[in-house]
Amino acid sequence: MSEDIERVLVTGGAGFIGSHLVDRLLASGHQVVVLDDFSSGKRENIAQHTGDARLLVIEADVAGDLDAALDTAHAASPITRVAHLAAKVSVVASLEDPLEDLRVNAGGTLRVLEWARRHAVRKVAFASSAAVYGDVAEVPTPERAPCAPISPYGIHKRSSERYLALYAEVHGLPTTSLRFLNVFGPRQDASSPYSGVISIFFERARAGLPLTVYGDGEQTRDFVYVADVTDALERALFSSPDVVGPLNVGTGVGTSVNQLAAAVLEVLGAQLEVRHDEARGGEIRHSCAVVDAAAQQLGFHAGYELKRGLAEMIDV
Ligand code: UD2
Repeated sequence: MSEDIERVLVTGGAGFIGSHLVDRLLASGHQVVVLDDFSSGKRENIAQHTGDARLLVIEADVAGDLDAALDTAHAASPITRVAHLAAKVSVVASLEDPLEDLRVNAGGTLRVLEWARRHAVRKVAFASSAAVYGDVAEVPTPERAPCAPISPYGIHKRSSERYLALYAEVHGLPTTSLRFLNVFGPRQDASSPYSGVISIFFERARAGLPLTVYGDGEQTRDFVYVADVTDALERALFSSPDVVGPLNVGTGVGTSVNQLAAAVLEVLGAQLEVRHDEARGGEIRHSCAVVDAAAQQLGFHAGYELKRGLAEMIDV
């Protein structure tokens, strides 16, 4: 990609996806400002860049008072683009504490947009989620499908998308929302029962433990590798102002949890039991994206099919 060297703010830059984006932007030659409160982000995710003068790390809550720290950074060298990834990432936590999800996920987005508007940022790219769709009838799902989120998390991702569109329309601030499907890759947290299924399967298989499939395992997901997601984010950051989205970021391929379990064992060369447990309540049966819009508007195509992504995870 040919793009000028710029200074990019990555909120949530120490998180799973954010830290991969930081790697990518630095590799492309850009300067990067990470804003992270390290509540779920980890210092070790960006420790490989310690000593790189092109990286500035600001420890702050995205829903707190950002202005002073960002203004100082901006005065030293202008921040021209923003990838807004900082968020509470748990759907389950959002059901338990919807006000906190509102504060961080909707409130944080608004604070970032306000700052970006005042500083004439050239593009804000936002990490939304397929959670905005809820239980849709149409699978694979195009962006024009009705949004009926079934969690506060999904509601606040949806309202954030609307705020981005509003700021583009009313304030002329260029924005792009991306709707991520099920993202997987190195650095994904495997520590909670609600962590991404691939991170859990990987950790268990590596420890020689049986895999647990919830329900009949015929539920499907669109698993997209984190390197593809950061590719889409970089394209969105440098896309033209008329690319507002929301745009699905997935592979367009549905994989069942049974197929996934077999693929993880095959890639790791492990022979372990696959157990079935009770199905999770309130779960979507099938999830898969129509990916044509991101292809047309960003030139984005997921390059990693599932087993290639899994194979890359082994070396990390
Ligand atoms: C994803 C997102 C979530 C939200 C939601 C919206 C992730 C990690 N989560 O939840 O944030 O956006 O989509 O719809 O991307 N499973 C097993 N065994 C396990 C763990 C999971 O069988 O040990 C199953 C689980 O029941 C589900 C599938 O694997 O059918 C995927 O689970 P997940 O938690 O990775 O992601 P999902 O789609 O429920």
